[in-house]
Amino acid sequence: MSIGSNLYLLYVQLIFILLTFMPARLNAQTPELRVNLLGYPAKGPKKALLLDFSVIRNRYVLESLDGRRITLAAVRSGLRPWPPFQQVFTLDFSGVEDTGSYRIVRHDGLLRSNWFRIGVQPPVHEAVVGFMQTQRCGYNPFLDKVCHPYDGRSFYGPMPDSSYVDARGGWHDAGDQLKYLITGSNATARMMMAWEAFPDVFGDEVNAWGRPGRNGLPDILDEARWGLDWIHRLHPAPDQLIHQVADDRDHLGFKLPYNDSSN
Ligand SMILES: [Ca+2]
Repeated sequence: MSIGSNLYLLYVQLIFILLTFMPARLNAQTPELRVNLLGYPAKGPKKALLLDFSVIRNRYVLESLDGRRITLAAVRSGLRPWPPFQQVFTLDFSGVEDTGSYRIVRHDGLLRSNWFRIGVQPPVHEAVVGFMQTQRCGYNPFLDKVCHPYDGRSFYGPMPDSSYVDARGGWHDAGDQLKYLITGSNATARMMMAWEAFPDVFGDEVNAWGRPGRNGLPDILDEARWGLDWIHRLHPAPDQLIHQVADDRDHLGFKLPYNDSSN
């Protein structure tokens, strides 16, 4: 597998994150055209999604910046409905390999996708590493703040409930601020594997704390080590393995990590 196609998988993962947390537009009768805003590799598969409310009655074209137009077929995707949309179609333009800027347009011109590029992709693998930095718990380099310094107290373990264990560090799982050993381990492993596969593409712009300043280590390994150190803390003895830090009380509304009132 080439460097380009593997980096493309990183792009796809980022897009999945973006789409997962992107709320559907509340205007319930407007179809949506969704494309990969990070672009498509020239030789790779290229699909857009059309989210609609009924059977297709319109034609769609792929329009280049210099005015070329290619008619696209909207095909039922087989994907389950994505409320409020009842129908999901795919528009495949994998055969288009000319580098350039494009968008998808409904024939009446009233529905258009964002412009996107084919054959040109930004180095977003660094952005993925940067996202992990923003999720750091303990010392957060993005906010330059310390959060959750008292993690944590144990339950259901070999020691008495409410015993102190050092579970500082790791990453907040998502919009909430729980921390999970399984997802944290998965993220750590993926970063190590990404570096192992492509040791030359990752930069060194931050130190071990994730703050500006080179430390001679690729930033993706700084981030992987942040995860490894936390994983070791969660396995303090042969008969102790902590798999989750925090619980549903962490869903106490929206707040920055250092303002978290759950204990
Ligand atoms: Ca570094």
